[in-house]
Amino acid sequence: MGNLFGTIFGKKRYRILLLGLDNAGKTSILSRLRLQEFRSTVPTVGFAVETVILDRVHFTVWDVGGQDKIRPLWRHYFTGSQGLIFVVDSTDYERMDEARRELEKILNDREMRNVSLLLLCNKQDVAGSMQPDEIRQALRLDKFVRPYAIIPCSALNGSGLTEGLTWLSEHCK
Ligand SMILES: Nc1nc2c(ncn2[C@@H]2O[C@H](COP(=O)(O)OP(=O)(O)O)[C@@H](O)[C@H]2O)c(=O)[nH]1
Ligand SMILES: [Mg+2]
Repeated sequence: MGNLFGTIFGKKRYRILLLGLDNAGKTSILSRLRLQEFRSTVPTVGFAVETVILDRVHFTVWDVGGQDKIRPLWRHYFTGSQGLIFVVDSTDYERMDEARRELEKILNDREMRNVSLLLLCNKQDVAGSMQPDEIRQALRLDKFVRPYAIIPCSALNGSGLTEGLTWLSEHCK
């Protein structure tokens, strides 16, 4: 996979945030990129920040649900980030509105004003999962003025991930 990152991101260094509600599939996506095989993971608890460096690309990962008390701490990680990947579980209809609220708070932070957004609609391998257009509407993405892409993917079979990262690499500041 080192080759993949070299091909996509070239020789530059990038700092990318990988955020989403717990259980969205963030850790699985990283595992997928690193290992080329799927590993199930235990849910990330609290404000556990994962840092993963793949080639020159530095990913910082945490679960964003219900963390209003410690939200001021996030800015530390926002600062200096060039790209945001927000992962949604496309089968989690019940929490789509919670995902919308969390994403909105992130995008409204002044440190994130100029950051491009890659919205990954994960778990597309599951029958009946929400489609990108439905998710775009549920998250009201169109009201945010910034470059964004919304891409269906699956950490289970790897589909969509290369496409998503390629887009992000072309839109990182
Ligand atoms: N079917 C399916 N399951 C997935 C996919 N990605 C993650 N999962 C499962 O969803 C659960 C949460 O994944 P995890 O990566 O821990 O989510 P995180 O909390 O965002 O880091 C785990 O049981 C994974 O096995 C996917 O693309 N398809
Ligand atoms: Mg996790």
